[in-house]
Amino acid sequence: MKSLFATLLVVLALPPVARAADQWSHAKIMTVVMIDDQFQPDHVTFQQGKAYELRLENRGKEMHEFTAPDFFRSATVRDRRLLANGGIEVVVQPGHSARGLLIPRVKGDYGLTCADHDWNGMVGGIKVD
Ligand SMILES: [Cu+2]
Repeated sequence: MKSLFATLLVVLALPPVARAADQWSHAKIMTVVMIDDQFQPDHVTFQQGKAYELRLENRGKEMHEFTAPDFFRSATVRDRRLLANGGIEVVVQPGHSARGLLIPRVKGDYGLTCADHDWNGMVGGIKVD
C-alpha cells in the first residue's frame, strides 16, 4: 500500500505536459496548401478523437487565413495561441507555413473560408467523421 501511494505521488508530480504528451505523439499530418485564391485541397476530412498536426502552407503572394470558427471551437487545440481573431482562424503570411496540433471532438460538417478572399471563391469545407 505504501509503494502504491509512492507511485501515485510520482505520477501526480509529473508536469501536465508530460502526462498529456502521448496523445499527440502519433498525430497524423494533414496538409492544406493556400494559393491565390484557393485551398488545396478545399475539402478535408478528420476522424473524430484522433490527433492531427494541421500544416498550412501559404504558397501565394497574398496573406491567407484558414477561417473555421465552429471547427476550432469544437476541437481540442493544443496551443490556442496559434489561433487569431478570438480563436476562429489561423493567419498565414505569404511564403510561410503554420502548424498546430488538434483533436477534432464533434462529428459534423464545418465551414472553411479565407476571411479575406471568400468573395473570390476561397472557400471549402471540413468534415469530422
Ligand atoms: Cu486568402
